[in-house]
Amino acid sequence: MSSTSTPSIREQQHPLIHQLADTIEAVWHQHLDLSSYPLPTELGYVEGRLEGEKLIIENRCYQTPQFRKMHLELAKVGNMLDILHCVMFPRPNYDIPMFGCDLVGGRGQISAAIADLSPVNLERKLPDGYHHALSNLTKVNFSQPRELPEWGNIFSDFCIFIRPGSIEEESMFLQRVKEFLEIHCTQATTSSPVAPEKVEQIIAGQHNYCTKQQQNDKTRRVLEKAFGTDWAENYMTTVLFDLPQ
Ligand code: BLA
Repeated sequence: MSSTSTPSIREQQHPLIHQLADTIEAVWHQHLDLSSYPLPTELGYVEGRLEGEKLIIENRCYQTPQFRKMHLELAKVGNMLDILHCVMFPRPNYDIPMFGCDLVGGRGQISAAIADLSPVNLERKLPDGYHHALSNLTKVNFSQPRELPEWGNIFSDFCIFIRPGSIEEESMFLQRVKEFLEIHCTQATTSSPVAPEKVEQIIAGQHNYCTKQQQNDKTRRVLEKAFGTDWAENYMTTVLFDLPQ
């Protein structure tokens, strides 16, 4: 299994992306019993071209007893665009939220930093343990909050979507995502599977989450311009936001 010491494009990315990638993998290794998750080999490491610049995508994927797929993706377009994308897809027999995180930056500045634990049950409500733990975190304020797009109604009240205004805010974001992940791993590994009749509802909720994320035109446009329409559609629906079977 690849470890955090394997050479990675994170070495060449914005420091916040590098630090967050290391943090995500450290929390995963510390709290979870990871096995590898097979991605189609041709999609583990991908190179394309976008507006004359080289686009590189690097994927790492794991699974655990509670998570069907845990995906960390790092992408780099020349020196113009740095991306971190991370989603943890629970197995549908657990009523636990989807962890999602996206960092997008270029030329030394992160323009979008988003992280959430998004509920996918029928009531769109976080389990009590999650709600309690998240409510108990110290309140943080960011100077440049950003407005969610229309499809963003999948996110919880705890969602953070900002443009970090300083190094201090970058650290605050990093710390908050670490806290989200620690809460998530602790809650997930102590939660029990749901009754079989609830599984269909959870699948429907995950389905809705993925369908909404697939509507993110900003992600789609980057992928289309570098790899073409069909490749982008295939990548968004089979690697970034595939639906549980
Ligand atoms: C925004 N995502 C963006 C933007 C780009 C990408 C270029 C615009 C940045 C900005 O407005 O400042 C591009 N993101 C990518 C690409 C990949 C990627 C190419 O992950 C993958 C290779 N997106 C996610 C996840 C979430 C998410 C998991 O992948 C949230 C949990 C959210 N990204 C997200 C949101 C926006 C965004 C909400 C803002 C969209 C908007 O303003 O319309």
